[in-house]
Amino acid sequence: MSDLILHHYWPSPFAHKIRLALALNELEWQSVEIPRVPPKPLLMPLTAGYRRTPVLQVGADIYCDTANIVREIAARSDADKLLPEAQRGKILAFGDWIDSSLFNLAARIVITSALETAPAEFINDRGGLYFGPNWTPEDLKAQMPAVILQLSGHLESVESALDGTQGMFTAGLSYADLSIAYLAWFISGRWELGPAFINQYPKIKRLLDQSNEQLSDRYTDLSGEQAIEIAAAAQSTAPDGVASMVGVDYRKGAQISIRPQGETSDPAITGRLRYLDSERVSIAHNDESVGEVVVHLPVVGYRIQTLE
Ligand SMILES: N[C@@H](CCC(=O)N[C@@H](CS)C(=O)NCC(=O)O)C(=O)O
Repeated sequence: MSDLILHHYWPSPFAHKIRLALALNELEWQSVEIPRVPPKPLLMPLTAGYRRTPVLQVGADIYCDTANIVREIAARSDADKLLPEAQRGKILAFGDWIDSSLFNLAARIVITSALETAPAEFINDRGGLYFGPNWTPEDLKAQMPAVILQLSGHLESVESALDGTQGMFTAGLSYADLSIAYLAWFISGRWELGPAFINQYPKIKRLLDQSNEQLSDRYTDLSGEQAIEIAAAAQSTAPDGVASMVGVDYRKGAQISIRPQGETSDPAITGRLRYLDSERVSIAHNDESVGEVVVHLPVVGYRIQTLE
């Protein structure tokens, strides 16, 4: 049985990116379905309060954020496919650009188009998460054409950089292509004009179709309770230590807080610093139902502060 446990829900676009990455590397995994909005009582003991989707669990190691998860998947399997060494920096920077700039525009479009149909609880939750505390439905509606124009401009650049036969930076699909594919999947699946919008970009559409063809059902279902039992019985196998970095004097064991950068309603994650380098921050977190787990986040995109 695979020790990769993905906590996710099926409509989540970021989770879709990771499901594509698992499929590309032909990995088996276990699937724990989590709620789309808080409370998430079987996830919080594992994540120290990180509430976003997806989360990858390997025993007592908990990997949050898709940039971090994909690096872990690559490290545990075939890095040549997802993050080939020669293109690694380029691919990660490209993925970061899609997640930050393009996803936010796509989320604005999808949420604006769902204002009247989706449950109010969902809209209010995602509004605070993606647009900060001062967002209003009226603003979203008024900005819709401007947002569509911006996203079109970005997708035009992506389309013109693709050659129509290969991936963005590699002969086969890499993490960069899965980043394009999950975004296109989200837009075409969740906005009534999405399929027509994506059809304007045939090379992007091709990547979407090609990545979906690789999806497989190499997973088995697992309950949230079973995932907690697995964490409780395991110990972290991840490294510890704090790399020395110019201008940063955080010490191992210090109490720290981590929050996504920007205006968002995400709660802070707190714990003792266990590992830090320029890519990853890891904290030790204790909870009575799981004992000690280690929660890993990326450095880029997060505000990491000491509380002492
Ligand atoms: N930077 C994060 C973003 C993840 C994210 O925003 N995921 C959405 C779902 S696609 C989310 O967490 N929504 C709120 C929730 O699931 O509670 C990542 O790359 O994993």
